[in-house]
Amino acid sequence: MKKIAIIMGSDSDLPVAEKAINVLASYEVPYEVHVFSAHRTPVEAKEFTVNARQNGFGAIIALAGMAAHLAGAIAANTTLPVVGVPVKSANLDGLDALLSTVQMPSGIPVATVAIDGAANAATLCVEMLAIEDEELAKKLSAVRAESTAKVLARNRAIEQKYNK
Ligand code: RP5
Repeated sequence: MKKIAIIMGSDSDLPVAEKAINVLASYEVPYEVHVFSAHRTPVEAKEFTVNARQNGFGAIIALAGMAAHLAGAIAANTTLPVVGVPVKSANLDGLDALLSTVQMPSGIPVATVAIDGAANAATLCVEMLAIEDEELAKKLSAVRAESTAKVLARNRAIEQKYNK
């Protein structure tokens, strides 16, 4: 199975990155985690990215906050799918990172998820791998069915309480 790379711009992004790590681990999808910054370690970020396909990666999750150029800089150097996670920071609540990550020029896509939406970034990567992997597709369906059952149970509890 292809690996997923989780790249964060700073180790201060780790609490958000852990949401992606947990999802990938729950599907037993292989992954690597790295800290590479578009601004502070651009050479290392590029080096990792240009070799990612030949090193067995199928997609890259890039998390960064503030002037979040990491996902875009990674996308510039690979044709692997790049999923961008804008990370919330103190001053602008993540809107800065969201706009920096999502507004990519035509031809260099970054599939941007919600602010701090690392769990969805990982789920999206699992869905990409599941295009060619029946077992993974079955696991995704099972998790989706579990989530549906939970919400329906909560609905039943609310309906019983309020609808006499
Ligand atoms: C971004 O700046 C990082 O992705 C992080 O979200 C933010 C702050 O980084 P630190 O100053 O905590 O290293 O590049």
